[in-house]
Amino acid sequence: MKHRLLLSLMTCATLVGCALPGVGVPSAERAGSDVQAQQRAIQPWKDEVVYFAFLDRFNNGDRTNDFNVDRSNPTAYHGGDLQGLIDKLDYLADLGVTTLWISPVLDNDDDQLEKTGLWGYHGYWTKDFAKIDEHLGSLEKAKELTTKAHRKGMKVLLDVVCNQAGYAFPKQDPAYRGWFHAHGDIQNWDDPWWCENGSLFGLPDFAQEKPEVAKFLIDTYLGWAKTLDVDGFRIDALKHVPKSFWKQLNTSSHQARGAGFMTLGEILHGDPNVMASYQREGKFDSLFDFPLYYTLTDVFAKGASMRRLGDRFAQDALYPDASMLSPFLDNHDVPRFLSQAGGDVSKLKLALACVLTVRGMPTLYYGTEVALGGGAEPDNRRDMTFGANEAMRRYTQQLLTIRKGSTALRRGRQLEMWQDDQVYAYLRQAADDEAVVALNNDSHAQQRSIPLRAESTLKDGTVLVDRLTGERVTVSKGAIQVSLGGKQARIFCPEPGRRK
Ligand SMILES: [Ca+2]
Ligand SMILES: [Ca+2]
Ligand SMILES: [Ca+2]
Repeated sequence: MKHRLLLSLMTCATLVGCALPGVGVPSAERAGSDVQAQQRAIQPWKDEVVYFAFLDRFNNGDRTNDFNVDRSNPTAYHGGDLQGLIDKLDYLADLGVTTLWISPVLDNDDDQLEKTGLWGYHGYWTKDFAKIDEHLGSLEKAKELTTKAHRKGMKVLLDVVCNQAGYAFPKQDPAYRGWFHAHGDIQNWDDPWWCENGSLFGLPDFAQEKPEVAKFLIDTYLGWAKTLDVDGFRIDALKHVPKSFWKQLNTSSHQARGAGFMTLGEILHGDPNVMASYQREGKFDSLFDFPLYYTLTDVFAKGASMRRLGDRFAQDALYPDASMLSPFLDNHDVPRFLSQAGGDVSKLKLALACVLTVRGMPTLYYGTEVALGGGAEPDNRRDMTFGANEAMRRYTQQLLTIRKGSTALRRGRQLEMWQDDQVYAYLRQAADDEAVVALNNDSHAQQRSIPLRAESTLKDGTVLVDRLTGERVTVSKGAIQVSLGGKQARIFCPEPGRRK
């Protein structure tokens, strides 16, 4: 109870300093129009496909910064760097991804932790918020990355870590007196107060309720956004920081960098109600779709009923805007999908077809395109192996090409067409374009007669082409006859010029 009161006082105190434009307009009306304007401004992000390049593990482009490197140790630095990513921009553009999320680039702890033997290779233990980490490269190299990515038409998201500093941060310095919570490690992970005010594994936990701390964090990252000219933030560890701070950060980001600047938050939570509260109150443009992630794993990796997909998408109405979520199959905090699927690439291919055709702005984890495996951390952060699976890379590229060529798949609303235990199908419908996706999660072939939605404008006689195989079906009596091989996806788009 004491904790709850304290938290609400903190929230009020933090909001006082958060000035909003539009003085003289009734506040509820102003807030509503602000939200709508913001939602309009970020719509183009639905065209993006995010690729998470985990810098230390992606590509080593500069051997001169390889200190403390031990590639045989999965928790040590492996030597990947900004130059390595720059060297692979053509590879990524050719693959078809459009936005890079780069793991944190600020100066991290250099030494091995005595207690655990772990290293700060991942970038989430910031030692100096004013410097680029010397393992990754220089300030000039970081600027070069965004400049060259932009030249290739790609956007860049900076990974923003506001919950904690690194173990080596000089927190004893009198300049930082009172900047960190002093409650020790999180005692109860089910208690929001503890999640926000306790430390993560002994890491110094910023007290964002102090205005000077909030100002430092916001000024720091807005400064980097300007210096590096990034297009948005990927924001770490939402549930460990009060929503009032996130609202400040996100509002300030849009004011400083424009309404089209993306704020994509990570809250590792399976409940859409909790997710929605962060999107709504924390003012995030987008969130990684963790609830859908759990469903995709259960259904495609572990063989649960496809009806679970229907149940999950039925919860979309809980969000302020589910179409701005970022669906994904895995990331650096969870086991890789392929490992969850027992190494079965046909399951990965089906799941990938789903994640790249459902609503939202999808995120791919590096290595998915070459069927990289890996269990729980740190095994899920293996070194990238370019060329390891050319068939998988071509398939990924094909899916991304199909997505790029279809307004419906990128921006259309999603309407369920069919669900049973084996097969799930949906319509993606934009103002002037439609696509039909059908997925068979069974290992045996399936046939279904799938009625079109009443909302569909596809008339009898319209020829639809499965963009994965080139096979055609014709709409007849308001339905399509769909044959699906085991673990097969079909992505039907109207044949150009043949639409009735
Ligand atoms: Ca290196
Ligand atoms: Ca360092
Ligand atoms: Ca915290």
